[in-house]
Amino acid sequence: MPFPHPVKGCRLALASGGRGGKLTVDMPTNEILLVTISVLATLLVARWNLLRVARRLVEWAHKLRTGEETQKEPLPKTALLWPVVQEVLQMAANLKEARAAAEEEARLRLAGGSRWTPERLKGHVRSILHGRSFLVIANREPYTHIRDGGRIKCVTPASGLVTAVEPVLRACGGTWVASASGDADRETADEHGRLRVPPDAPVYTLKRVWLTEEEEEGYYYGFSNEGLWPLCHIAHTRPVFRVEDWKQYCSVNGKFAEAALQELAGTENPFVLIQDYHFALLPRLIRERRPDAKIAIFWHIPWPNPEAFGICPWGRELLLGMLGADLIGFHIQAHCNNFLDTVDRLLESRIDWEQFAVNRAEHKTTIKPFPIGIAPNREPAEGKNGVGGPIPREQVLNRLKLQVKWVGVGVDRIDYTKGIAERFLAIERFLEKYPEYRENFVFAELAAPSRTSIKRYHDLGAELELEVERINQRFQTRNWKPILFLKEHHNREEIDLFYQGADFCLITSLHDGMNLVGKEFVGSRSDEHGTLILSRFAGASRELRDALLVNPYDIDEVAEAIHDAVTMSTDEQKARMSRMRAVLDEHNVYRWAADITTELDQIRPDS
Ligand code: ADQ
Repeated sequence: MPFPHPVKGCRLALASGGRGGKLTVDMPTNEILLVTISVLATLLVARWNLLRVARRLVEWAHKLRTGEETQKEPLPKTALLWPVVQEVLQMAANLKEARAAAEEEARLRLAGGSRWTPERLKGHVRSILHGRSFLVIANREPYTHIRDGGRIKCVTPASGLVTAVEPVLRACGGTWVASASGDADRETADEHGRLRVPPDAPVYTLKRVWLTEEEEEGYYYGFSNEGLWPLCHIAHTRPVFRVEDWKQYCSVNGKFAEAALQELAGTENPFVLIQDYHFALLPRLIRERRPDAKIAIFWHIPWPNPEAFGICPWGRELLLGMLGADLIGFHIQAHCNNFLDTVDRLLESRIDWEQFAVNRAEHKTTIKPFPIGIAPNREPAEGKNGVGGPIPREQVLNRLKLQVKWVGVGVDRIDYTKGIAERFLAIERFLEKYPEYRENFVFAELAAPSRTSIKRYHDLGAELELEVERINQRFQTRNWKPILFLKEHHNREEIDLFYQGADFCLITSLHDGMNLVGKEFVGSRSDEHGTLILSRFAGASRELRDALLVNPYDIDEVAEAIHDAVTMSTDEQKARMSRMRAVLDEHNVYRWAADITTELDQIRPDS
């Protein structure tokens, strides 16, 4: 039957006969020839294009393999082969990384160095684990998925904890259990909340746990941050203990225990590394169900003395929970001593003061300091653009739009433990005592809002703004004010730029487990200039003895330290800075992770 509307010059017909019908096409010969030629031409062009790109890919890969320059002739971004090109680029990036690591290893071996690198840590952890699983539990997740316009963005939070623990997971391919925190977290994970990370080259599993608003309110903001945080920091902010918060804390610890146990199913003698004060009950909850597990908890904040800790209505429960671990780590020995004193006072147990261990109910827990560090050789901001090395100071100040001779910097979460108000008072005193610095000096405070749904934190932000306003009004002139209060979360490059442009970094924590900011400042000063002024109540003061150590409550002392910093000779700055940089290099974050895993490995099972 002919088609109702046949195309001009072309007749299509189905030969009668139902099922066995045949389609026939009648077309003038010259048109058939034309169609054939254009099809052939298209095929030839496509083939030529494909061959050209394939040849470029082969040449490019060859250059990469033999170590020749590949940057000058980037790969073509052909739409057809774009997925292949992307894969090749990723492989190239991995190869470059591996090459750099191997070169660094070789360099260190030749230099007889003992420095810890990601590669060394990787080998070390593998040799310890012998294929056993490694599980990390932390409130903070290493990768958050957030919506950004129409896209989903993957963000790594700026966190010392993430920097420290991620290399271990990258090395042994375990699992990280954490609270989900991004608005696109659910759709980027599977139905069990799991996803493989890092997104560009997956090697371990991130397991997300979802908390309800009430759970987050009670467990995170309530018990953890209004109760335990002020309890452990001697900063004269009264802890708040509410029974509802405690119930949520218990229930969320239970929820994480279930998630961890699910991940441990089918494994033998796994290593479990729990992070921080959010999970004091977790070691015991896991031990009860998995006595074969080796469990460590690292407490990133200070531990107070027994009198201070004694006011917590659930102090015994917290201690019993923590003592489910084989190993409890703090940043410094003083916090270990306080912990042992507290156990001695509140629980029936046998303390072994020689080995720093608690023996209780036939289980032994070792208590040890593991001072956390930063990743070494952080790239200076300029390095990212391929130039490398420190940027000249004038250039840094130009970029920061600072037209003064002396610059100081502070970098903090807005937290009452960081002594930010005391810092501003010290700057006021300095300008009072040394008026010659007016108009020639700026202090930039990079302050990230933090835990703002807690009233004390919300109020603190406003109080600090008023204080800055008062001091600025007192001294400011037409084109100058002494304090820049930059109240936002800054990216790494911006922070590095301030570190590099500053004559001094001022850390006035009223109490701090370690404080990574001082270490970051020293780590970023490859020019060996600049002075660190550091509170003696920060754990970092035990290692960074070449900082100017101050009591932040003594405003005059801090003001004098600022004066010492801006008048310090270049030679002295260099001598102090190079000694501090050597300490940082030796005690970097990879060593921290290696020390904890080694210690956990050496712990014998309970007899
Ligand atoms: P924090 O009290 O959060 O951590 P701190 O050591 O001071 O710790 O580190 C803060 C981090 O946040 C630094 O990496 C810093 O660069 C970054 N940061 C601060 N202000 C910022 C801003 N405005 N914008 C962007 N980033 C900013 C807890 C303990 C510490 C301990 C660490 C690690 O309280 O004592 O050192 O854990 O164990």
